[in-house]
Amino acid sequence: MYSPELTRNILREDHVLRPMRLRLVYELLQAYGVFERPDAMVIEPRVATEQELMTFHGRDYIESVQAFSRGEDLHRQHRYGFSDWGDNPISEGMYEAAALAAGASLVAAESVWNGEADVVFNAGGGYHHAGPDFAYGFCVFNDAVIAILRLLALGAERVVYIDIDAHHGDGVQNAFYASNRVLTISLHQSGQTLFPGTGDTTEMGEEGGVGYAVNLPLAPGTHNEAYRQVLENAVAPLIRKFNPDVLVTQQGIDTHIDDPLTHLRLTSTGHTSAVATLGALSPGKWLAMGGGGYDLSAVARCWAMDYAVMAGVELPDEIPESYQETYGLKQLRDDPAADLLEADDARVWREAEESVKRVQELIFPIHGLTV
Ligand code: OKP
Ligand code: ZN
Repeated sequence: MYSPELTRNILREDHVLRPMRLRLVYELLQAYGVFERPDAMVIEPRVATEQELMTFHGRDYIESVQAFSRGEDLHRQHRYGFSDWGDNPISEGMYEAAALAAGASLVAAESVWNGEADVVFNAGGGYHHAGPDFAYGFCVFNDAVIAILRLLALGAERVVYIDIDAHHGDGVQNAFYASNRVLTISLHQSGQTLFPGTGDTTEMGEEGGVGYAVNLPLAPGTHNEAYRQVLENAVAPLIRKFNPDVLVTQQGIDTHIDDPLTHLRLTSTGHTSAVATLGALSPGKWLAMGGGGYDLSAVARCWAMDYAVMAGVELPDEIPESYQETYGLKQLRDDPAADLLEADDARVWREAEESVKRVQELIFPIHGLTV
């Protein structure tokens, strides 16, 4: 999914979440020539309608975001999670920009469901914290929830949502907490050490959805190898057993070692192999979304590599000259030496193994899985 419109700010222009990063990803892929392939296409997003936003959000919230977006009624902003000083500062045009991100995920979901594409990547989506009536954690409209609701409405019986952003995917988890049709899985830096504070292994769903919310909190410093083992030992068996009709991924790249907001230590190798592992579990319908990611070099390079994984192409490590000249990035992959940093941190292994063990004990039996 891409259009230059997607790079317009949702939040105030000085915000750390910079939609302009999407242009960096797009132009890097363009420089590599990937969109010229016969099996590739660039799909234009459209703005989600109020009706579509209302599948998850309240009318009053939507109308308030419209007003704030025009600079009106600002005295009411605090009750909806907006403020000048906090995580969600209003910007002019916020409504259209956020509704476009949601529309992009809707178009992506439709393209995947109707078989127009095996996989669609909306890097400008994955706003996993937004609630029905409030903005939260840089997120205004929860495009992930809205897209999953569309997939269900189109006939999907089972959807898996796997969130590898460094922050817990609370908004999506909560939306489907009582459902056994949407299996939500989140790997994240533990709530004891990072926003939003939730995502303990004991959060596992309610009512008919018990066992269909899965959380794998990780210690600060978590590196490629521990991350890989969590995916392999806890996530992959669950997805295989659940047998989803469609795979939905949130691929926040704030897990990267250079990210300024978090303390995980993945490199491009760790992130892309995680995405490859998930992609291998796709039933042939895969809706991929972006998410957090606050180091622009890591965002541009890792999401370009994610696209390459999805498209099944190999990109040479040397970044095309035109792009090097414009953006100063020379190599696609991180220096392999970075992969080894603090790879022996005992706490990292202890907490990763603990999360896996608890999911195997608490969740696996509900799905008839044994270790
Ligand atoms: C969004 B995403 C304390 C600071 C919290 C919010 C971080 C939102 C991350 N108020 N900052 O999941 O990358
Ligand atoms: Zn995040």
